[in-house]
Amino acid sequence: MTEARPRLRRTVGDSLEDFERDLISNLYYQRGTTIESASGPDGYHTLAVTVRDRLVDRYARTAAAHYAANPRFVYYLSAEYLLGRQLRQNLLYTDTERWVRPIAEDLGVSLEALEVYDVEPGLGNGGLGRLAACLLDSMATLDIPAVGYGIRYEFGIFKQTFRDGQQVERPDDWTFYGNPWEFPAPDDRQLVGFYGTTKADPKDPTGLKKHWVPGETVRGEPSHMLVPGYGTQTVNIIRLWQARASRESFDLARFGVGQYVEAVDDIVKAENISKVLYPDDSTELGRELRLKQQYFLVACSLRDIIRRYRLRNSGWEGFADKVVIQLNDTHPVVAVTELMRLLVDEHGVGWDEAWTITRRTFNYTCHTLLPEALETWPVRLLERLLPRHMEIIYAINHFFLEEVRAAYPGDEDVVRRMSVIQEGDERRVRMAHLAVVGSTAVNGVAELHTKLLAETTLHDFAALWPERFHNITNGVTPRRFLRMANPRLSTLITEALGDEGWLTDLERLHGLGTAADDPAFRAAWRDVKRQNKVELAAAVERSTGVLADPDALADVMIKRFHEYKRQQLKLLHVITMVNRIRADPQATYVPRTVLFGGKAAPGYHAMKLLIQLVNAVADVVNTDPVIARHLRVVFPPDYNVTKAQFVIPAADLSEQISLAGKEASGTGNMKLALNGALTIGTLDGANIEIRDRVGADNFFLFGMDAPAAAALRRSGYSPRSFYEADFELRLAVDTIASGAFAKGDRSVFAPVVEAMLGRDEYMALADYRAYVDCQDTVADAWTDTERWTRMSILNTARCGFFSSDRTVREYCEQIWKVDPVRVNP
Ligand code: F58
Repeated sequence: MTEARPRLRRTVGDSLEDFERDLISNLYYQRGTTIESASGPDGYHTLAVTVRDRLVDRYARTAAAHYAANPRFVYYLSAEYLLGRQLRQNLLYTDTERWVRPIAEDLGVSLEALEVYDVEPGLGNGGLGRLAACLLDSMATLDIPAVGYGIRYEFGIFKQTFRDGQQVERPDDWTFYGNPWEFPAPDDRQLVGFYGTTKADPKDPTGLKKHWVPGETVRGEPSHMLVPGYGTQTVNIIRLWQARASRESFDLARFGVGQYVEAVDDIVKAENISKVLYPDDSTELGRELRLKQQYFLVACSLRDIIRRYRLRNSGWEGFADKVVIQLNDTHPVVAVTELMRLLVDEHGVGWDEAWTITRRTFNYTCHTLLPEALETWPVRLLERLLPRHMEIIYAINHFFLEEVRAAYPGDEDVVRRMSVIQEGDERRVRMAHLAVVGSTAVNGVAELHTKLLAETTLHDFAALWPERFHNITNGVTPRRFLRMANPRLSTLITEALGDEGWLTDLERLHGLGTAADDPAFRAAWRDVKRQNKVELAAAVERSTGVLADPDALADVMIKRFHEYKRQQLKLLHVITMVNRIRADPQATYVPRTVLFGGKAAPGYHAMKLLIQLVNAVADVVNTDPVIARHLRVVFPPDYNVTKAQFVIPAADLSEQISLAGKEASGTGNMKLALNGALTIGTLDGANIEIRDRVGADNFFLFGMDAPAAAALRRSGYSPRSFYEADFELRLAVDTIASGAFAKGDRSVFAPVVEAMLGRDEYMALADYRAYVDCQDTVADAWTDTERWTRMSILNTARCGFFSSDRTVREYCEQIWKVDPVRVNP
């Protein structure tokens, strides 16, 4: 096929003069204002649109190249994306910052001043959503034809504020001032059904084909954002669906008799589907609206995928050759049943052929090991909300269990364990089982995680189908988390390596290894870290009122608040430092600033109380003149991608202290190490792989490994025995219990103490001694500045593996089997 020459009229030039002309024109014609009377938001929107237009041209050429090549596409289905701010990224990816700076200066505004209007779309909770964004960035950078599908939540992850130290949630009305990065595409809207009944097809002898008559329909309206690759012409998209009432839901009968408000009821109900992101991290709540969101995403996206497939292809035999769908955790797993329904019921494909196509199309990434985070949905809810899908699940399960029985004759126990339906008082559908049954490949996100999945959570499946299981260790994009977040370090690295090639070939950071032995380079490295810390200290002072010493060791724990991540363990260490200083104020201590960042799910009372305790400890520490000389505790509210980009470059010590066997991978650990922070961590998730690469000498390891933790639990773990055996631990816990952080009121934090001494579900007390001793080793190491700097440089130098470009390459080779399509300039 000859490449279709896109009939494009390029409207953007590529000189400074063109850019300036477009800026002024956009200000005038798009915002309807002039330089003299433009406000801050006018300036921001104008700049955003002008930069965006440079990407539109690339996007049009990408679409044309994809159309011509008719390649196999990756479709990434994810309920969450944490894209981060767009302006800086797109300035970098279009190489226009060099123009914007002088133009802005001429006009008397700064880029930094405009950037405050660049709102980050918080369409995710944490690691899983940010991973999706890193993978999309790397797919575009590697010229992989891909589309990300998601939900355009009207309200993203809540904004966290503190009132009297307690977390208070506020809605995130992120589109209030408009979103200049987004293109509505109303022509591609889709209709989605819910509820209703199913009817047998009298002409179908197998009984497997049916007809679903939904009781309610909702419209899905797409818009897309551009996902540019770095150093390439490819611009992919992320397509986000927003729910709107379909015409049918406007109740004309009621409207006619004057019941206007009642008539609008169904509209409100329909639009609620994409109203808000569920702010839950790692624990599921079985809410009907959540399931509706999931099916809404899946139904819209699959119809869109089929529409795109049919632009260049026909027939179903070739579908799985052109379409590969990656399921980001179980949230989009009803897609397996929806594709079956579309093929069998709507397109007349026979069940067996449809099943072959479906299984070839899907792959599933698991992001957890916590049993309570594995999604299940009540059968009764599915029967009501998606009656046809429930029938399809039964049929899939029926054929699947036949296979299990054939493999394990007479073993009804394995059948019960593997069934997609969990029996019990309330029968439930196990979404992870459905995902594995309906996929070609299943992957964990770090070596240990994949191993534990195969040994525990998905053991029976790994035994039956070992070839389906893969490990693809997570990665992070070096563009956002090194180049954009840490421009100073990036410049230093580029100087040392000779060019910017490391940005797309991160293993080239190895070249810094020799520079670690050069005292001048080490001094320059320290200088960058110090400047980053000065800047962070100023920002933290603005948001918390607490001034931190930029020469103190910056010890950071940034992640969602969850018991398994063990912020409580970090806090016990902080309190131990407080107690030591109080006991001996004259001794010398390594000065530290401990920075916490992270949100707790609004319903997660234990962790919200821990947040309150962190803030209370911070208050005591920072206002006590003796303690504050050695230690500060800061907790800037509302940790998000934007704040991560400020904190990470300034960190000296990265806290990765989850109970071994609980953190699937972690990605903050990678971002921090890449920016030269040293890790104090357990043998959990990707920590293990980081340590393997940076070297045991450059990593502070402590605590039980996963087998030791499992053994301790089996032997009957008693936190109290650890408490009683360790004086400093007892003192730390007793300090909390005494009311010292609640103005003498012993009741306020009593539940924290009870949780520690009662269950201590994640065995923080068992790891306390090893942790505190390891922190003493950290403090010792810090006093040897040259050695510390060397370790820091080696961390950066040896973390090239953790680029999400490598992650995407592995997905391509092992799972997706897709090839890049180059886009001509
Ligand atoms: C995270 N999961 C893992 N889930 O905890 C982390 O170890 C891993 O590095 C990361 O995924 C990427 O693989 C995670 O972020 C969620 O946020 C879900 C949101 C929806 C409800 C269930 C948890």
